[in-house]
Amino acid sequence: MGQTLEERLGPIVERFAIPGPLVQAEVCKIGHINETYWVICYDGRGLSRYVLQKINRHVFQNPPAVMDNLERVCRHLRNKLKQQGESQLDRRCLTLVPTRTGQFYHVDDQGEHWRVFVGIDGVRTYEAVESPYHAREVGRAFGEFQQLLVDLPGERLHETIPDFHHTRKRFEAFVQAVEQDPLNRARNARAEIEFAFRHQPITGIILDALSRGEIPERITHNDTKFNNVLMDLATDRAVAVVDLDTVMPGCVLYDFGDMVRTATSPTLEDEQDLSQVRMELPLFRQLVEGYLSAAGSFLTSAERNLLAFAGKLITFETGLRFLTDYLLGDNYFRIHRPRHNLDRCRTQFKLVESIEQQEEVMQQVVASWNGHK
Ligand code: GN1
Ligand code: MG
Repeated sequence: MGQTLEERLGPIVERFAIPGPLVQAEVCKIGHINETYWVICYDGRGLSRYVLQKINRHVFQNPPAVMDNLERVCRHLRNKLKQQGESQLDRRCLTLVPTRTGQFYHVDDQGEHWRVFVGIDGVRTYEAVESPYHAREVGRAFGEFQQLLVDLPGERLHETIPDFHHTRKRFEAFVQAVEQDPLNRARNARAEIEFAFRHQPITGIILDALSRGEIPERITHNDTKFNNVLMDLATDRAVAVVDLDTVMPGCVLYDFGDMVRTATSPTLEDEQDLSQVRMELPLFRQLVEGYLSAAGSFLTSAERNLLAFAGKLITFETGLRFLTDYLLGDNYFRIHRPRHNLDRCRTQFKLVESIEQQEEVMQQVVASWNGHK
């Protein structure tokens, strides 16, 4: 009873190869899935910062597979950056701290999987973009990330969450949730449910192009929210990409789509004043510029043609996932207030509408990118 956070986390941190004890711990509230803590340890000479995480077992059913991918991806990124002459390697990619027995995760007596990363100094994250420059940096960061992983050696990565962006299956899950309506919540979400049904036709477009072989499978991040980019405190440049649990075989369009979702409206994901939520073209232009400056070298024309559409699709898919979770009782995304997932859904659907109104000009922006800027 009455255990402090430090007392609770200390024995876990001790399992990792950190020379000294945990001194201070703080809950990190960013992210809807894993439990994350910022911890400060005495490392024998001074204080060092680390990030301690407990993997959400309900969401990631095979944590060792997640860790296997993570370790391979981090090692490859580090090697590539080193080859490119990067001087600040420890800032540009995540570094896992091994346990005292040489593994990259620790399983506690409850069967929970824990891992520790070295803290990266002088960075911060944002929950919403504050300038076109931010949008450009998000695009560049994830474009470079994809580009660095193009030649990851070895076997195909594990699918840590199968069918993660299978929008058709996401839609089926939504329909089931509406039919079951276990908590009688559908009546609070009539307009959103109707909006979702009206958009069913878009759910298969990328899936069909993938299955016809028109779009290649690549290694992708799959969770390219702006808040998954660490930004330099001094220069505001993107430093590193985090949240690598869903890095797996996928489609670059989904990555770009989630960047459109999180970096082209200057609002929070759960903004309740919907009049503020809109896709802003200057942000989109910069996002495209940043992304294609890195990914333009390897994307096929079929992929490019669907970039603008992907923004609509992934914003819709994410709204649909929030709505499904709301209907089923908020078991997946962590919520901080009642109806939080419904609010999040409304914000996404408002953004979908705004994208729809500007889809043609977005398409032109992508088509006119010439790589000379
Ligand atoms: C989750 O873990 P976090 O909060 O960065 C989710 C993403 C959603 C996002 C919506 C594994 O990301 O797919 O797009 O919330 N991650 C998982 O904010 O489901
Ligand atoms: Mg995250």
